[in-house]
Amino acid sequence: MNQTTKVKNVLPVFSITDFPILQQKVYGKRLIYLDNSATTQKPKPVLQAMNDYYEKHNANVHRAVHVLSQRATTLYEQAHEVVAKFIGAEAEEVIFTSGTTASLNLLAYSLCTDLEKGDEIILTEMEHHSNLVPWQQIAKEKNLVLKFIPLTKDYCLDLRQAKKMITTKTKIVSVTQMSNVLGTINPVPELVKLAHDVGAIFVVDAAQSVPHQSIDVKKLDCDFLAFSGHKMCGPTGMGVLYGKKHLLQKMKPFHYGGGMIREVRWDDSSWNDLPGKFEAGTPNIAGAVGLMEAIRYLEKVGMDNIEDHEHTLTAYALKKLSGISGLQIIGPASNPPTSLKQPTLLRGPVISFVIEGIHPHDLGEVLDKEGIAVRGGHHCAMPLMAKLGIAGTTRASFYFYNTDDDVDALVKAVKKAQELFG
Ligand code: C6P
Repeated sequence: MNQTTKVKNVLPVFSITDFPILQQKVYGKRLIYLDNSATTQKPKPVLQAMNDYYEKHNANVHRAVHVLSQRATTLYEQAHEVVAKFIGAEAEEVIFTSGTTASLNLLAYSLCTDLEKGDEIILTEMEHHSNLVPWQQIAKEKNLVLKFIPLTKDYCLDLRQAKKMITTKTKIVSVTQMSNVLGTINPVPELVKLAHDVGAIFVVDAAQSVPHQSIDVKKLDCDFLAFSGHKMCGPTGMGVLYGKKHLLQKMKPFHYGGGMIREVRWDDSSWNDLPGKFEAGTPNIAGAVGLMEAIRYLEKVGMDNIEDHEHTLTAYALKKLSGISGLQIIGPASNPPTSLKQPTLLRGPVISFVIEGIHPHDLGEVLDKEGIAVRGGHHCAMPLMAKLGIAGTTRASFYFYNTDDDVDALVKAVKKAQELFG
């Protein structure tokens, strides 16, 4: 794969023409897509694989002996294996869901079944609503106590507080590995250790980390990990829940119906082996095929290349954006000069900022007219906004196909907006 366009800081191991959607102009300008935390664009091999699936192999899985069903089943099972290998898990530890949100809801309901009044669940102040509301609602129902690890003034987690908060009362700790607002990368291994030392379960919301860095669930030693296919070049409506086998085996199913049973009698039923036990109903087979192809694509580009490229790009963007007067970065302001693979890594390629006198929605509209797609608002993290005392931010979030030229265009457009509103 060769990148041919002459632009600055381009990852040389893929071709931008793999992404048809990025070839278009909007309002007569080159489309610059900087809303990758919301969803990423899809390369041709992913689109082709999903199309091929529907054109040549479409059938239901695990239900019939005809040739199409056999092919669909093989592809669906292969997808579990490819995902499992990508995160260092076993295929039966990989449950397909509709996304991170669905994975976290499954966990909140299944893990809290046996908890008792006063048991504690520890989250952080930087959680996305999807890793907050499910726990909050089950906590209300069962009289559990929710606590939030606070932020430091540098937008990192306060580990000293975390150490005090995680006690023998703690039953579950659930933390985002990378904030979708601040870009902060949290020290998951340290937090896992704190949780395990008191016998608590550790859940990782990896929606924003799996797309950008190599993840090995066995090395992290987390108990569960959730992510979404659409944030990593795959289709929407397709997500993953990883769980340690012995924990998944102990848990009750979340959804009941076809596909997840071993035997059904009038009065009771027994459950299928993993992962089928947690995959009731006809699954998103085309989605699984698309996610499998997305992972193959990312592996060709190379997760290490992606990390390195985004690390340099983020450092460049932070430097350029923080040079704009009246602009404040909401998140760690710099990246350490080390590689993202070093334990000192602080942040990923998500940059939120506020500008004196310009509402994020107004700025978003001006940037849109310049062909630049960003997100403005609370980013599904209202409690974090309340904590920071702001209504929202403008957020530029990058992926491996972004370049320094995209950053330059963003900076130029922000300055133009300041002139307009100034
Ligand atoms: N954040 C964003 O623009 P779903 O929607 O289920 O694929 O992912 C939910 C989710 C969970 N955790 C984190 C840290 C996330 O960032 C997201 C999705 C998008 O920031 C859409 S709100």
